[in-house]
Amino acid sequence: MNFPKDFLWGGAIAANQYEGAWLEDGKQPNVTDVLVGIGSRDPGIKWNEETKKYEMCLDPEKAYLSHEAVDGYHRYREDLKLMKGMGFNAFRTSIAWGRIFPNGNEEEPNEAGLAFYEDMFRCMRELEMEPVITLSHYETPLYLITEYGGWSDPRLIDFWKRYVTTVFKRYKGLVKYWLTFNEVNNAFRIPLVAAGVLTIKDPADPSDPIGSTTKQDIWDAYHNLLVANAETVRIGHEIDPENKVGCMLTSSSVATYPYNCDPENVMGALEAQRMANFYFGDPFALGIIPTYLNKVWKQQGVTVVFTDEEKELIRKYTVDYFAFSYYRSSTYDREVAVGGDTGGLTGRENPYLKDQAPQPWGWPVDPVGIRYTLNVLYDRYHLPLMIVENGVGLDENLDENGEIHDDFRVHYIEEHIKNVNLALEDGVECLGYLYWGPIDIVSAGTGEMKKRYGFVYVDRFNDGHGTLERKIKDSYYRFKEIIAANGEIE
Ligand code: BGP
Repeated sequence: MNFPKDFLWGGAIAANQYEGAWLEDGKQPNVTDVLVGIGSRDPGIKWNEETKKYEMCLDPEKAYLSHEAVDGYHRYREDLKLMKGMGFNAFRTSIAWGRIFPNGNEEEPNEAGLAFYEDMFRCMRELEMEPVITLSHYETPLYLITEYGGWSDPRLIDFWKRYVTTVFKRYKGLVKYWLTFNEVNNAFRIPLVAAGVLTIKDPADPSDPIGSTTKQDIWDAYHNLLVANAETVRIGHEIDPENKVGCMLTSSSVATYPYNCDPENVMGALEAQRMANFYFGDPFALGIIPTYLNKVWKQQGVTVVFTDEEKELIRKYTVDYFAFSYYRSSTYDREVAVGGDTGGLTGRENPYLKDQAPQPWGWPVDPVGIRYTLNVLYDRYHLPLMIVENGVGLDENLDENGEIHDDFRVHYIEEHIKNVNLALEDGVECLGYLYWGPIDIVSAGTGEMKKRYGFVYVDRFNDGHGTLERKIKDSYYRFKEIIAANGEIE
């Protein structure tokens, strides 16, 4: 087996899917708080003709489960102990920006928010789990979006710099692994959440806020996010040379296979990789603005201009490691439209993949894809990699004995970890494997509790009812064995 002795084994969650307490102790809404799921196209905001701004307007008919989620805000000590019970030596979560700067543009931070995360990170340290902290997991303060249009406005760079400076200073010595913007390369699929951008200057159709967000505004957000990412690396290193600042990209899209050896499909698969992943990965990891974007900008009729100073900043402050999510592969055939969801791209069905997760989501299972993704990313960037999301969501319920025999989840993680081992043998440097959703939380894409990823079950349901009681599933013990064996799977 090839796992190094200091390999990080653990799990990953996100503030907006775990904590709840959406308005507690001074927090103001993040953009996720007005969405049932991040894939929703009808955010709970409405256009005010007088102020010419959007404002929050939740739909009383909808269940925004993330507002309470699984009450992690009050239960994290108990939950972190449960995680340690599997032998975790690392744990990923995010800081909800809106707990620290509720509207995002304040001069002073919210002490209650800072104190909450300080206690959480101390708890992780006491349990000997390395915190891996996402600075924004789709959690742009809603006010920055409705007041400024979000990341298309360069003023967000300074608000962001104030936020990251505050948390780097406060958690110095507690946290050293940081991630900037979760799956920011989803910017064109879900611009409101992934890039925190909304067209508010004369939106084409104010009743369709996402549809009327222009490509120019998304590319302007791209421009400002690249600068903000580089600034985060610079500030992080200045405050603590121990800091490792990484990017976090959804990278199932790296495993985009040509459907056949038709050269058009081979070229199409490469372009899919570029426009779904590398267009952020290349600036973050190589410090370059990819020249293949010039054709894209021309085709889209947008203007994107980086100053020489910005280009130098991006060149100089590239990330220390490349973190990513992998759930499944996809297959590119020029005859089939390319779609996407939180698991990655969708295209033509791959006839060679016989393994599939149970319905209703039924994502194809391709463990070789994680080995391929690790190799492609390592060959391209020559940076330490970290898997910070891999897992399977299942519609599962307690059986008559109050147990959950989640054999499919055991199968899924065993096959993927075997392929991570093969990637290490291929020469890839991978720092860790953090399973997505080690405790049941609110699904990102659908906003449901029904889609359960956890090794630990939480008694909460789509209609919002439940005791929030935690219960261990069979997979909890299997993952514990795998960690104890440092990845050895016969
Ligand atoms: C990723 C997100 C996570 C997580 C995961 C699974 O895109 O970074 O937040 O939710 O997808 O997606 P889902 O919860 O929709 O199954």
